[in-house]
Amino acid sequence: MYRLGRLCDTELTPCNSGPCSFGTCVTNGSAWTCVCSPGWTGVQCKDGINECLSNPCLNAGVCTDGINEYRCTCLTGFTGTNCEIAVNPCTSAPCQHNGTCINQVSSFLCACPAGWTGVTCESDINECATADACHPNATCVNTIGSYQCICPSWLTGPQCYTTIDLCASNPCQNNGSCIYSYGGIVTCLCPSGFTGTYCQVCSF
Ligand SMILES: [Ca+2]
Repeated sequence: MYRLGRLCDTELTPCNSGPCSFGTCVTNGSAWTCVCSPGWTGVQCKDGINECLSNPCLNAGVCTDGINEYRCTCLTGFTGTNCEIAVNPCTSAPCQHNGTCINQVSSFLCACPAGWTGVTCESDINECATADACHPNATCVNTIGSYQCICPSWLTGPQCYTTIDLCASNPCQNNGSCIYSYGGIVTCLCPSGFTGTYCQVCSF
């Protein structure tokens, strides 16, 4: 056994030359071996391990090698250490007015309820711009998120497409027959001796 130093107090070992760059030197008789620190390899632990070699980044994420680590740069729509988590774009509830969000992986679609349109269902539809939203004799009033049809007296129904049968109230007088009504106008078939829209005029 050789010793070094002025007082010969340092043992001479094969490790004295410091052969291990990033590791611990271990003597083995007259030889040495290096036990490398994490992230390093090679006989003298000089070589950094490329942690990207195992392709740890999923979903086309880009790997950047570090010392005993790696970093994944994920494509839009993915997150997590290894880009393994698909971001659900619907999590942020982007659809307004009770629209239904449909996950398109890196984007979303909104299925809008009646009365709304736009990418996020943000816009009111002007239903009155559609020709048949209300009966042509009705008045269409656009409202935010809906619309209203204001019917004339002889029409009914939500869009005023139902004709009220004015004959039902027996408007023809003096035994006249109500044969037809449309547009608020009643047509009476009058017995002889009577005339007028409602057979109300005596012609004798
Ligand atoms: Ca509207």
